[in-house]
Amino acid sequence: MIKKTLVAVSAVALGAGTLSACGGDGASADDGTITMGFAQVGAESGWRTANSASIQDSAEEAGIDLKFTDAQQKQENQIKAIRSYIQQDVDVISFSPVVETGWDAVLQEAKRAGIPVILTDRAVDTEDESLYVSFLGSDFVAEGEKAGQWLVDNAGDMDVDGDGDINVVELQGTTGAAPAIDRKEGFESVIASDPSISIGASQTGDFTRDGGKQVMEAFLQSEDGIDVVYAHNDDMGLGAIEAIEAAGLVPGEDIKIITIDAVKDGMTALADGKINYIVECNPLLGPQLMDLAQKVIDGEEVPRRVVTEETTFTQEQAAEALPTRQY
Ligand code: GYE
Repeated sequence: MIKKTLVAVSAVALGAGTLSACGGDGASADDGTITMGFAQVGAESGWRTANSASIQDSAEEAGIDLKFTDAQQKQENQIKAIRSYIQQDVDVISFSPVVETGWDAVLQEAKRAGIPVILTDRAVDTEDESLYVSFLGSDFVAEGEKAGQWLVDNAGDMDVDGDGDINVVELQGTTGAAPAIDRKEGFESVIASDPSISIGASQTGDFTRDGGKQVMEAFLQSEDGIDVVYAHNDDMGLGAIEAIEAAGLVPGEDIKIITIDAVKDGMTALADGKINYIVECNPLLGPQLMDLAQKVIDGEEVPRRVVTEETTFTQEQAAEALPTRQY
């Protein structure tokens, strides 16, 4: 599986102008430099921006020649990028799969070419575990559970309109993406313990601020008595804040807001009282990814699964953490 002999090939155009590329010279060097092809999801959120910067900075620090593409939230673009990395004969491929399913064919091509694949951030749904060597990222089910647990623990303060029921609206991440599926599942499994809590409406906002705003505007029209917004990421929660304020309501008070990520804009809104609780999802995966890549190339054993350590933030904790927050 592990390629040590590197073959120089010419750069392959990514085509169609949909992918932006940066990084190395398009050919594997034979001086021992590791070449990594990384197919990023896109630039949909503050989390993603921090994640891309972490990967690019860490590659540079580790002396790894990084070829980086932004797939603009489209699976076909990621597949195209991975195929181009296979043609360029990179030493290792890493990507954060935009959705869970539909990867077997391209991963088999990488396997046949002898190029190891490391998944970061998001998982793939496959029967064939040999298609990737390791998966580095968060436990999204646990994140959803933490969000749900805070709601259950604070249920006494969450029935804002005082009708005896806690009506939650959910802003889901990208349809079919691991964090959207898992954060929904984790949250639902925990709130099931409290019959006064129910999800009145749930729709995707595609992990973007604009998506969150638009879906929240529609919810405010269609749903009576919204008590709580559960947004699968900060950006959608920030979009929801704009919609709530435009409707003349006070976010964090008239409607409580729980989000996931803990990026700077989210933490600022939390410290300002506009968000009520954030579950952290750490985007700084670069150093661990470069470390894993080096080990895989050196033929060392690597764990199949590396889970990132994460915490949670209340409004007070956000105010304390903000001055030293890196992203
Ligand atoms: O929470 C969201 C981003 O996959 C963990 O993707 C990531 C998610 C993150 O767009 O903000």
